[in-house]
Amino acid sequence: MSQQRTAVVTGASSGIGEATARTLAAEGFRVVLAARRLDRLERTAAEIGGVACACDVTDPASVAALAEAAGPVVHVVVNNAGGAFGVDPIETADPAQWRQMYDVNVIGLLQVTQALLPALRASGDGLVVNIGSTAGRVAYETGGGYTAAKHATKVVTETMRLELVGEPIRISEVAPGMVNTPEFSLVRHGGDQAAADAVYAGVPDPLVAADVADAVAWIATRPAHVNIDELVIKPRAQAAQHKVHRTS
Ligand code: 8X3
Repeated sequence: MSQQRTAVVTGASSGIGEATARTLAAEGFRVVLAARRLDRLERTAAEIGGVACACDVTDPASVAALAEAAGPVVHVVVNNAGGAFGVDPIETADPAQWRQMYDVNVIGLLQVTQALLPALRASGDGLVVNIGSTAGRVAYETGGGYTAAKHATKVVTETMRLELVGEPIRISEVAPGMVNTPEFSLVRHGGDQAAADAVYAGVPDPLVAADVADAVAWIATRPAHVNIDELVIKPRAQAAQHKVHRTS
């Protein structure tokens, strides 16, 4: 029997990360779930037979501990930890929130990838999937800090692919549009539930976390010579960032 493949998923305590951990486990991976909230990770890990690892991707020591927990051979790394903080226009945006967004969406991805590259190489068939966003494709009002960070995610993904060509490591980006997860919009709006809910109001069937997880799992189950560079995924009701069908 061939050896079980290992996948590391960051931001796995909820939303797209948790769904991805579940889907990859269902595909037969040994999944290492990383996030700051260990209690939530442990619950999911117990359900899917995975490993929970408390990890703040912005903290190098914490990322080193994740690499240790993952072990010497890792086949898939899903850099999902990220988020949007604040909805202020450029004129009044808080630089601290912009730094926080760059830190988690870009530096975190860098540090996790750096720490796990030796193990990805050792697998002989490694894959990095960076979770970007349609916010990494266009600009929109009051999203400047987040769109800047997600454009960076896209470009860093492309740079990784250039620098690692010739190695047994594939590099992909999955860029979702509207995904209705319990936390993303709420965090972005500073805990204002009404404002968070308004984003999806009247939109028939926004994506759910499992839809994105499905895309990641599809990429992770292609043959080793097939690199899916990028996959943009939106609900049918979203033709473009600003063109969203609403029934009310
Ligand atoms: C989230 C998608 O539309 O809020 O990454 O920018 S959007």
